[in-house]
Amino acid sequence: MKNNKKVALITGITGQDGSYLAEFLLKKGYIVHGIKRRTSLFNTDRIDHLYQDPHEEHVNFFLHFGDMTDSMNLTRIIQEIQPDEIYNLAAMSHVAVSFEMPEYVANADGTGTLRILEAVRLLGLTDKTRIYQASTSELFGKVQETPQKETTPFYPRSPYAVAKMYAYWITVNYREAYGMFACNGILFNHESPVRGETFVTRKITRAASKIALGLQDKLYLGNLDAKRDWGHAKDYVRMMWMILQADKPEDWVIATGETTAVRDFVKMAFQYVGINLKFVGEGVDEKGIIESINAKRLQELGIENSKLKVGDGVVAVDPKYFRPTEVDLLLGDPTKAEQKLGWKREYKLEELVNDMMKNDLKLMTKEQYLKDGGYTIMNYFE
Ligand code: NDP
Ligand code: GDR
Repeated sequence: MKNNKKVALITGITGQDGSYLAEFLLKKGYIVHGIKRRTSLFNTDRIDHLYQDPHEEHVNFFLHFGDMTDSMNLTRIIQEIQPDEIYNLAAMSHVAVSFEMPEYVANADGTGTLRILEAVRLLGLTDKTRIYQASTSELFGKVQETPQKETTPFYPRSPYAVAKMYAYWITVNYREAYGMFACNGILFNHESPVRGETFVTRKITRAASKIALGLQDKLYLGNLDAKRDWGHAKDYVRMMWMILQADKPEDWVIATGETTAVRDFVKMAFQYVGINLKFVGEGVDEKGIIESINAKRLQELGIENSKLKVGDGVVAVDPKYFRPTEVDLLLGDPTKAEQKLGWKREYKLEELVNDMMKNDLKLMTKEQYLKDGGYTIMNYFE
């Protein structure tokens, strides 16, 4: 009997978006293939709950070793799978780190996208395979206009954004040159409880949880003035799928239409654990100080004997987190996606913060048990 299930290939399946998208597509009845890198330790934490024993019958989730820098590997996988849809999410996605390894980022994030498009073309899958390219609001970079929409000019401000700019245009070019169904989703920042630990939101929610539990004294951050349009990853992966179901291939901005400073995100995270912060000082001397503590809230969360006091400084600035060139303000206009595709976000910022805080508090409580049991807990601040 012919299997009519749609087949999707996700690059970057072990990442934040890849894991949510895989879960979403499996629920929709897709057969999902993912590319993961070979690593010396397992890196599949985010997708372990989706794993299916390949020895069983009716398996619809498969992983393949691969890398965006290896064309032959990518071409072979696409040839074997013959996917209906490819979601190209793999990338070295950390803006600050891209200044440290610009050539690699150009290769993986920029040329990597070309490798996928070219494999589809060479394999004669141009009419069959639809391609989603994970483009980014970082393309807008230095502010030209706000809110930023599909027609706003790009001005990338990091090696990451420049590589993504190549990926954006090569996707448009293959669409126009070869009639491919290839689309860019220009996604603004989106976060979740499984966001990488070194992105600012997750760094903050982890630290606020640890500080409340007495596992960390201080949170060091860079630019507190930066403003971002933060949404929930769950809302955004749904839109990736919608983009590939549209009547024709186009490029789309996905955003919430609201922007918040890093400093205010910090306040919201600490508020969750009953700690009110006020910020004093300026520039590198700015500090986040405890203004009041809601003891009842701490108790509600099961945090007893907290040693925190009013007046304690728990947030400070470390210039090492400043970037050589910064993106000061991101604020997106998702009108096109809302009107033409009927997309609507479900999560507000406060719900996102609560979701992340709830998860991190649970994780850090486990860490506390381990620490009390004498285990060494590594604390990476990058
Ligand atoms: P993550 O950093 O969480 O995940 C990136 C994924 O790419 C991981 O699976 C990673 O593998 C994989 N990867 C990295 N380099 C390679 C490589 N050379 N070959 C194969 N796989 C590789 O990112 P997100 O899930 O947050 O983002 C998904 C995509 O969307 C990225 O392209 C990102 O640039 C883009 N984007 C993200 C936004 C956001 O706010 N989250 C906003 C706009 C765009 P491993 O697990 O082994 O590291
Ligand atoms: P961003 O996300 O660069 O927008 O890229 P990140 O969370 O790293 O930074 C957001 C803003 O916060 C400021 N900031 C800090 N950032 C980090 N990481 N650590 C700090 O200590 C810190 N202090 C202040 C940053 O300077 C910045 O202004 C994310 C990634 O997911 C990209 O892949 C994606 O393309 C864009 O979002 C849209």
